[in-house]
Amino acid sequence: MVIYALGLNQEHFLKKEKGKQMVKVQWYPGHMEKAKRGMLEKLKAVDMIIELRDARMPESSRNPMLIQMANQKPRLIVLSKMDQADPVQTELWLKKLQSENVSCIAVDLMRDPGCGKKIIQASLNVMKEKRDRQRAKGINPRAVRAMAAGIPNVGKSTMINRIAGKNTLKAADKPGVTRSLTWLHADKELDLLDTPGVLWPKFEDEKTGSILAALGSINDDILDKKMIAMDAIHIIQDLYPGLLEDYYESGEVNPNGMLKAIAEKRHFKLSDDVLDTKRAAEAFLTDLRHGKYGRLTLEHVNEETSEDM
Ligand SMILES: Nc1nc2c(ncn2[C@@H]2O[C@H](COP(=O)(O)OP(=O)(O)OP(=O)(O)O)[C@@H](O)[C@H]2O)c(=O)[nH]1
Ligand SMILES: [Mg+2]
Repeated sequence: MVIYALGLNQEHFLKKEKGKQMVKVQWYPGHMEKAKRGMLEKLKAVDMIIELRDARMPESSRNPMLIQMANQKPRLIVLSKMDQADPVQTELWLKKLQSENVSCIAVDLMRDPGCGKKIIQASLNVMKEKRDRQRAKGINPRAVRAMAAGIPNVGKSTMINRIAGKNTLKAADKPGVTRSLTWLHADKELDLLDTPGVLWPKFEDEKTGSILAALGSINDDILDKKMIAMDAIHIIQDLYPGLLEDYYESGEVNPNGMLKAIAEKRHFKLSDDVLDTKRAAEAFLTDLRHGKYGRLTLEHVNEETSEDM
């Protein structure tokens, strides 16, 4: 079995099309490059960056290009979707980030009515010194201007809507929803710039691509869903041994065997004796993204993580 079968560490990868022709596909499309340029232009008008990451993948959802762009700007990391992540791991990730002097909080943007206030407070804390200096000079500080940035589908627009208390911005459960940069006076003390989700042109390792694809931050119309599912199964079997086996009442099997067990259990068949593992893969990914297997974090803190958080 190939580990990380998806193979997303190149600038593009080859996908077998229906006509058995191999075509090159990019996951860093032109609109992301355009968004990056737009974000660079707006940086001057921004006091701080609110970097959203997905609590289920705090490392893979870290965009190194964004960190480079933001350079010396004060930064708050918001781990979104904490309601879907392993709570033990979320605590460990927060501790790790805090130990590296990065301000960070974890939020449930869907069900926690207090999350907007929490984010406003954390943003004001990041800007506290500067605003205190202004006050000491007799200047009444204006609202903090923050850029909400991060990879696709991590909850940037949802977060701004929550803080503003109204659904002004379009948000949906697929990557690439936001296509333009939009300022919103979300709170009397916080102006927020919504930005399109951006990835970066080359992943350092294949696992990153697999995790991003599994949790829905790469447009998977262009990907092989069976490969994504097998990689995700492999990761879950490693981090949560027995979980999928118990769920599907299967014996110990490899990821391909697990897809067969899922197809068997759910009666997905192409004919009487041929299982539909493609449909099983699609169902598995939908379930994983909706938290059906419980609260899972696909990368654990004690794994190797990069120094530049
Ligand atoms: N369970 C859960 N779902 C969330 C949370 N935050 C956002 N979502 C969901 O995640 C999906 C993506 O949210 P968006 O706000 O569109 O994400 P985005 O980062 O703006 O995405 P792009 O504009 O595509 O880059 C939506 O279906 C949201 O309802 C959260 O904290 N918990
Ligand atoms: Mg958006």
